[in-house]
This record gives sequence, C-alpha cells and structure tokens, in this order.
Amino acid sequence: VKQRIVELLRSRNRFAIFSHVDPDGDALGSALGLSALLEAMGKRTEVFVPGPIPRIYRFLPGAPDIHTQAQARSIEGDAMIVLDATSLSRIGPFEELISREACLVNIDHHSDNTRFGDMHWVEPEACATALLIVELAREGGFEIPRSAAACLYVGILTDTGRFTFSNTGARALETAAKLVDLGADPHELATKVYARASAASTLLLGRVLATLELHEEGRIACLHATNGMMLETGTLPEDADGFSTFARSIEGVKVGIFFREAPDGAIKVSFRSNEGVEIDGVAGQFGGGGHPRASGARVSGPIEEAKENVLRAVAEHLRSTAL
Ligand SMILES: [Mn+2]
Repeated sequence: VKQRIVELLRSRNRFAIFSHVDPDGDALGSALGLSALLEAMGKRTEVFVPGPIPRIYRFLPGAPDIHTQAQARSIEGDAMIVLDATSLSRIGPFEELISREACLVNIDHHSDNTRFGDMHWVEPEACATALLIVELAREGGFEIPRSAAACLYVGILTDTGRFTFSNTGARALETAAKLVDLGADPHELATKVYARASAASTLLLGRVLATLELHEEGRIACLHATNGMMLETGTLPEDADGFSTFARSIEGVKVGIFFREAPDGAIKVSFRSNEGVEIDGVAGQFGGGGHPRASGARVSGPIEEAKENVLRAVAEHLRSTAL
C-alpha cells in the first residue's frame, strides 16, 4: 500500500490534508510536513485541522495557513489525506465536507485505527505519523525541503516524548538524524516546543503537582487540574499539555493519570503507564483509546466522580495483570 500511496502523491495535483482535533505535535508536524513536501513538488495543498492550534506549535512553517474552522463549502481535491487520526470522526467538522469523489487516504500509527478510507497505511510500530511521511518520501525519492524537515522532526520529537518513550528506537533516531541532515535544528526546535512555557502555565503546574495522590500502594499516581485553577492562574486547557508525564515519572508508579476539567465540565483523562502495563484497554472502557502506554478518554464530570470511576477501573486492571 505504501507504493500505491507514493504513486498517488506523484500523479495527483491537488491535495487536502487533515489531522485530528486537539492537535499535538505529530498531528501538526505530519500534516504541515506533508504539505511542504508536496508544495516543493509543485503540487497544491490545503491543510485542515480542527482548531485551536496550541500556541507552542504556531511557529511551524505553514501553521498560519491551516484551516481550523469548517466553512460552508465542500473540500475539493484529487485526494483527501487523513493523518494521525484513529477514525474519520477525529477530523471533526471537516468529515462532512470532504469530497466523496476524491480518493480517501488514511495514514496513521494508532493500533485502534478503524482502517477507514480507500487506502489505509496503519503501522502501530511507527513512533509517529511523521516518521511514515519521511518513509513515503524516501520510497518515492521525493526531496524533503528544510521547512518540511522541521515539521516532521517536531512530530517525532513530541510523539516520542523527546526521544524517551518506549517507542524510541533506531528507526525513530535514524529518521530524526536524516531530518537533521536536511536542516531540522534539534536545539532550536526543542527550545521552541519545550522552553517557551508561560509564567501562568508554570504556576498552573505548581498547583497541579500539589494535587498528587498515590493509590494501590503507590502503583497509581493521580494529578488533576480544575477550571478553577485555570481561571485563577489565567491559563487555558492547552497549558496543561504534558502534565501527565509527572504522574508517571515517580518511582514505583505503574500508571499515571491526569484529570483535566474542560470548559464544558467534561473531564479529559490522560493515562500513561510504565513497563509491563498496557493501559489503552482501560481508556477504551471509557470510550477513548490511543497507544498501549499513552492513551486518553473524555468522561463526564464532576471531577471527583470521574476520578473515583477511573481509579476503580485502573486498580482492577492492575490487579488483573497481577502487578
Ligand atoms: Mn501521532
């Protein structure tokens, strides 16, 4: 299928590229990277990602041109390419607008991908969708311009947790090195993504860390952020992106959970697990999903009730895996 996608990229001229709601570095990096790559081949592209685009990613080449809101028109093109999205509904309002005549291509690395589309390339072993884009370019002999290299590097950097998650291997590092050869600057990009926290978000982190609770003899760690905390610190939900890592990074913890209240009162739950525990099944019990060791779900509030229900399910899961 990789070869067929390469052929499609080579032969068609107008592409609409989509990625998922609540976009992360891989959603944006893979979409903008593919767009820059195709534009360098003389093709026309448009990128559609349901907004808002987190502040830390707005520096990415092409980010200002992303369509973040659905317009009252259908989306035309020779091919519709959906990246990093487990199902078509993840592209939000754009799902209704995509041209039904165009070839629908699904490129992703989530194991629970629904395999939608006329062509699908789903590779759960890949650390990031951005890595698959690099491999498509390699397969087709397409040149990766510097702007695309930067976007694709950020996709790999963020989906591997700065090259620390269990999906970090030779393939991820070799691909990243190739992107560095093509002009991606590791220090500059890491600084832009990780070292531009606002004072407000650092204050929020302090408040969130103070909510730490340990359960099941220290095998589960929980953190939470309420709308009240965000109001008091003047932060947005996106300012808490990545806080789940702090729950997982405690010695002895098998599962770290981060609960974040959304403006509408729903609770976004992020699950992170350590060696030997797969947590996506528990996220699935709550209608979510993701990767074996990093997944998420949205549950209804209030936050105390959400915590109780989720904790019970995670504790049961840990007992059943006899850890
Ligand atoms: Mn991804």
